[in-house]
Amino acid sequence: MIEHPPVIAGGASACGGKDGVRRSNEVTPGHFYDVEDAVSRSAQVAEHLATQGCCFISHAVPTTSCQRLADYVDDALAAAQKDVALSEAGDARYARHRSYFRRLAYATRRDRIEFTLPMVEEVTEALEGMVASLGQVLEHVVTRNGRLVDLSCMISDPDCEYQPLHSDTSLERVKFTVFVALQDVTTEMGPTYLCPATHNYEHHSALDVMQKMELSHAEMLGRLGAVPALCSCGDAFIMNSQLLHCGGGQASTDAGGKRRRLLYVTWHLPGITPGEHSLRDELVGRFRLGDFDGGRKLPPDFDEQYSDLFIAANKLDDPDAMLQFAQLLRERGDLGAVAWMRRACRKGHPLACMHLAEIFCFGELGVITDWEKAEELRVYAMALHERMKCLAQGSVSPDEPEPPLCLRCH
Ligand SMILES: O=C(O)CCC(=O)C(=O)O
Ligand SMILES: [Fe+2]
Repeated sequence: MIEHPPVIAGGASACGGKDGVRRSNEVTPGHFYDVEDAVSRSAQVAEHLATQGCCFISHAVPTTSCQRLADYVDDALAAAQKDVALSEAGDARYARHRSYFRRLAYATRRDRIEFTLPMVEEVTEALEGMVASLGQVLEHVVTRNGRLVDLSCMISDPDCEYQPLHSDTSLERVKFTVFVALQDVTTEMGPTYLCPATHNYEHHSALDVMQKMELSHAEMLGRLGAVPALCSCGDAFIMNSQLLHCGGGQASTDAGGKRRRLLYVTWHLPGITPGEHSLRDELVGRFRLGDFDGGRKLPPDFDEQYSDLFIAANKLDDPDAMLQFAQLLRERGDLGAVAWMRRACRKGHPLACMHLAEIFCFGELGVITDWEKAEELRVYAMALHERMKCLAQGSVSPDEPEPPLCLRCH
């Protein structure tokens, strides 16, 4: 383990790219592990992950595997883009697009591309390399039964804009993502900025306040102690999904911007199904951490109903499918039910609101009983229902806005 790593700049020294952030000399003490640490002292690395919400591991995946995968990604991405462009405009093209790419979170920006990966040889080679190095650390946090929920490549190109600071999940649930650099990542290539030890209520609230104050992105990065994940090819970092972080902005080509490819692999504990996945449909629900570690074979547990409903819900355009998946999760005591009910609720599904109200009422799935929240949801559900009735009777025009979504549910 090396303290103050050579390739990770210190906290508040976030700089470069389109972030326009100043460089400062302030350095946050950080830990940087190498692959031997991750194998021989996995409990200590996992402990660091628990307290800091992230950890960096150098040489986690052999460079040759990363280069092979980077070449594969470039070719497959070009082929996918061509395939989408050649398909019939409209719904067919959108469906084709969704079969390769995840919907962009910040669609209005010049954003990164999230390209889902098939389980081809180049991918399994990198995945097995990653699990050989980091599997024991991951086992501490998600067990060998930890489910694969993202297998994608995050791609950003010159002039890509920075992302706003965010966490990938709220504090009520968690998953763990491993990012592997498929080439070196410099400041100009818009590295990921991680804010260690911000996976808690205090820092999430602080970010809310800063956003309301409309502080600049640079100021927020500085205040939250952001660390740019500068990497050599094959370096990796593991991140708790509750941690505050963001993708950096890229400089233009003549200022050092270059394609950045990050392999992006997420695992979650069974019973905490995330509110989204970034997987090709044919991979959903099929893989666990223990399938890649070369250890004792896990008994098969593929669940077709779960996978089919997860795929349908993840298309994100059908509130009924979202509610159906949420109900299945609820029946099985899976906390993920809350995220999917909330999604259906945001899409204006009255029944989803009623179910969610019930969960808050009874304090189900480990959710703390909250009568106030339950009541807001019930009232909102009634308002949605009333609107649907009026629409059916023609006494309200479809152009009239929906009732405002209650803030708590939001
Ligand atoms: O581009 C990156 O480095 C991180 C992207 C990210 O955090 C996200 O899309 O949620
Ligand atoms: Fe993120």
